[in-house]
Amino acid sequence: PANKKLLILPGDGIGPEVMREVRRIIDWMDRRRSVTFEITEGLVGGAALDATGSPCPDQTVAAAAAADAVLFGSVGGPKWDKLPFDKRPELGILRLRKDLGLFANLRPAVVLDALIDASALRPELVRGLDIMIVRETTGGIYFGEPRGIHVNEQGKRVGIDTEIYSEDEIARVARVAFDLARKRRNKVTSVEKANVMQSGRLWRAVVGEVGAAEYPDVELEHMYADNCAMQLASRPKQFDVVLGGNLFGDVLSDLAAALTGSLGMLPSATIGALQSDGRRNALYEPIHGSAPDIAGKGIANPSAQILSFAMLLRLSFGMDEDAALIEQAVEKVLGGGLRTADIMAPGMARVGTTVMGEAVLRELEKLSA
Ligand code: NAD
Ligand code: IPM
Ligand code: K
Ligand code: MN
Repeated sequence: PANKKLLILPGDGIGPEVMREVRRIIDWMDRRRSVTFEITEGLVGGAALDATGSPCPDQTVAAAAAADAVLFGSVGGPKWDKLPFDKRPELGILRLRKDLGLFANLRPAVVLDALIDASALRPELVRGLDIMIVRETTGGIYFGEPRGIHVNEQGKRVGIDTEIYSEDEIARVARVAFDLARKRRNKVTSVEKANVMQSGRLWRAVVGEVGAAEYPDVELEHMYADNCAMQLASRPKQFDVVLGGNLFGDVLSDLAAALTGSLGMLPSATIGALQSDGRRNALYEPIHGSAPDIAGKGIANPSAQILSFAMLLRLSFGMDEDAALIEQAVEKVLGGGLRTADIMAPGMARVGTTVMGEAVLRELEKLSA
């Protein structure tokens, strides 16, 4: 089979630490399989800024566009926090989303039985929880103009961001959510604040129109984003697919992550439109950031990065079986009692990033023996 072109962008903080554990898995797959990966590693975030002066060099964007899939780590950190806006490491991920047209961010929040005690909620509220958050990622208040900090007539500083959504932007991400719902439990909860925001009013209207015209078989519910936060924290199992704009989707997915036990467990995929040649730009990354508070200590949980790779294999390379094996291996390790600090529980064995990664690889070897 043809080589799969994979661009790896480890980024900053714990990014390179957890990415190392994925490389271990890739090397093993390379050794034992006919499929080989053609891997390029690139610079993004603070690492790119230090090396090239830009948090997202043109070369990285070009390599991402040329790749079949991008595996992204995390960007940012205190070292770069004081820099002006256009130099911030976070621009690395924002520009990749924008330039590659990655408008739909898929963030599953799944509670594994082995981790039920790591959840912030009582076991009966989260057992079996399986939510998919679909977050719009190339529009909304993250990119709307005007934006900036200005000085007004009274000489006072004014910070401005603008929430803008066009109906086409809303409709295309809504279709991603409806399509996913059809393969799951057939329900979409669309969130906005249509009670106070014009963009929210349009969001509600367009999602309703797309649903009625193209997905009459899928149950559609509209919910204010603040209420959704409350409902997620108290009765999360009512949700199947949750659809939201860039900012609400960001906040609600971190909340959903807390229900599953740790940010360190959750992968994501960010996808673009299906192109005429059947290809689709896609980037996979853990939903967590560079975790400066634990970076360099060797204690980060590599699971989210490893599971992001599994998602990549399934969605971009059609390697469902390999993806499932990796997911099973992670579950086995957790079931066997190994825990990184973020998901530690009484009676379990506390391990670091490397031991966790090696254990996943050993399970993988056993499962595929
Ligand atoms: P964060 O996700 O980096 O960390 C939040 C908390 O979760 C921290 O206590 C951290 O130690 C913990 N945590 C996160 N991942 C973990 C893992 N794999 N294992 C164990 N614990 C883990 O969020 P933050 O602290 O708000 O942001 C830190 C930096 O990361 C900022 O510069 C932010 O802009 C950036 N960030 C980047 C991305 C991205 O690259 N897509 C996402 C979120 C935040
Ligand atoms: C995420 C992060 C990013 C976002 C930042 C780092 C730009 O929080 O991927 O969730 O807000 O989208
Ligand atoms: K990340
Ligand atoms: Mn976020």
